[in-house]
Amino acid sequence: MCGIVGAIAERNVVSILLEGLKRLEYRGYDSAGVAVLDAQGQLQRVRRTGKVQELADALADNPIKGSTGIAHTRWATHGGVTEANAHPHFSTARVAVVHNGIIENYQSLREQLRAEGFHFSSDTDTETIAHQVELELKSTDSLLTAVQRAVKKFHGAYGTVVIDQQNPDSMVVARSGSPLVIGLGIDENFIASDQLALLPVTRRFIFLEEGDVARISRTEVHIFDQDGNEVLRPVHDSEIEHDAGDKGGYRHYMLKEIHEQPTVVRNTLQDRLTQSGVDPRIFGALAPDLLAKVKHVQIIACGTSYHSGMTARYWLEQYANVSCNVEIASEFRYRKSFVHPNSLLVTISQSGETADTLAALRLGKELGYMASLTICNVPGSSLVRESDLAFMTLAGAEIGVASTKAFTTQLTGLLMLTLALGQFNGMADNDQQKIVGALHSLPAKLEETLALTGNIEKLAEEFADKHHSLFLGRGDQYPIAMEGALKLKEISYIHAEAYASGELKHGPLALIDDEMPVIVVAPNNELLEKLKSNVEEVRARGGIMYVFADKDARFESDATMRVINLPHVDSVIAPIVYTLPLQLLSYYVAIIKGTDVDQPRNLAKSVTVE
Ligand code: HGA
Repeated sequence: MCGIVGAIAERNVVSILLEGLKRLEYRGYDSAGVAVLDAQGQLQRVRRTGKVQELADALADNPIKGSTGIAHTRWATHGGVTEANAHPHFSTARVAVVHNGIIENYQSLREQLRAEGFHFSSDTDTETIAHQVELELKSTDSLLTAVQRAVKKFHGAYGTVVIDQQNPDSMVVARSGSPLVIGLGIDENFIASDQLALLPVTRRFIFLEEGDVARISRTEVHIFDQDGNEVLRPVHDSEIEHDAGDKGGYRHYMLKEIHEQPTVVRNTLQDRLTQSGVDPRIFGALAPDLLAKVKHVQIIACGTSYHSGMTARYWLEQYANVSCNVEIASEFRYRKSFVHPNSLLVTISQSGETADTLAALRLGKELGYMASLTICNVPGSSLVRESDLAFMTLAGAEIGVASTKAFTTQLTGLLMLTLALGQFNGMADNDQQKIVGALHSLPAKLEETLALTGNIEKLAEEFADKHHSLFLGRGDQYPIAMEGALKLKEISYIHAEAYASGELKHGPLALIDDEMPVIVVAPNNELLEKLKSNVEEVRARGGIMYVFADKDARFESDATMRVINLPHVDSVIAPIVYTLPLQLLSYYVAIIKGTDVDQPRNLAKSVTVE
């Protein structure tokens, strides 16, 4: 979600800032801006609604130059999408800020700052940061002190970078609830909300921790914790190989990422899955001791990751003999909940920075969970650093806002967690062998499934003029139906709902007519006959169905039903395999509808606000 880039150097930093913003574009945003301190020590700013390219064009027409600067891609939370609301925000002509997050008490701060004589030129919560810092600068010359005092007034979440016309040799940054990473250069330093933004200029990073405030000059970095004590934070050498410009010959990142799934699932299994199962240490050095004690699993996640958690519940209870609850992070964190004895708190997030999930982890620690494990795709992210155990999905950078390969690698990790917990809880030998064998076969089965791309592309034509759709599944395919519906709505903007098909008669059957396509996921599992009865219920009411089915499930295409046969797979990995055709269907429907596939409207990647 949104992006921050800042730089302090000897050279003009505008192109570094723009390149950084471009690298963060995939997260979704609605406007962009840049501000620098120019050679005369004056603040200069250019902002535009729309794409970073529009900002780049505006800068080409009216160049600004400076060796200290900040830039931002905004995903509006407070105030509409207008140039006046785009960041950076100024307080008079002295202080400029960019901000990710939400200042929850901005209304009362606005009143107080107005009473102090400050004038507001935007509707954002962010502008209060600029004025509050300038107010503090009335009683100190130090920008660091001013920011340290200002942040004490803020409730909510922020990753913010402040520059001050009268302190031109440094920028001050503060993190609470929204990630920031310092990039270390040679006689120049950088700040960003994600290391990806800075990979062209450095590979050495310091991740700020919650409550940190830092002063960054060209040659020095000083970090202070929330009590104001100077602290040393470790320097990490990034191993990320990522070129955000590379779509690998595919038309969209999403399509590239769908097709990468056999490879990244193979990478995720490699060196972790042996012929006999998994070593618990793949979840961390403490895992053998901690996992041995687990009697209950509480999974917390949002969006697509929530669907992988829901799938895992079926696996954990069926095969690993541990009870499991799954909850959406934004619900969990605001209700009183019960902690079962010997409970493992499992968080799932692609970015490791999902604000609600991170808050839920912190709450979970207070509530007394025995241990925490995160299933995550970004090394060094907040969830990884703050959890006792971590399993890294090796999906590589996921650029498309609609998650694809992160989901299937999460599921792969969760099935390995099922194996690990099963070892300590009497998993049946034949179940163990079945899961290990099925996981070994998974990359090849995903490749076979992708060979259906051409058929699904044709099928998509039948959806392009539809306004609603219904996805049906049973058992561990119910969360896959939910994920299929989520993909379709995210990128094609067609209303899609998912139901456990046993629920049809309790309401949704009323919706069925020939304008409401019904998508069914039907592997050959123990619920097949029940599912077939549900299919007949739809047929009897004139519904048009598209059934993704195992050959052995014996569905026949006819006037009201199109059957797309998938390769035969063991039912335990069917949720992973059956995800792929649903991703492809959404993709090709979106192509026909001409939507912005990689950056769908109103959405953002890595949701770092509540
Ligand atoms: N609340 C601020 C910033 C939101 C955000 O993180 N955007 O990138 C606003 O609405 O401008």
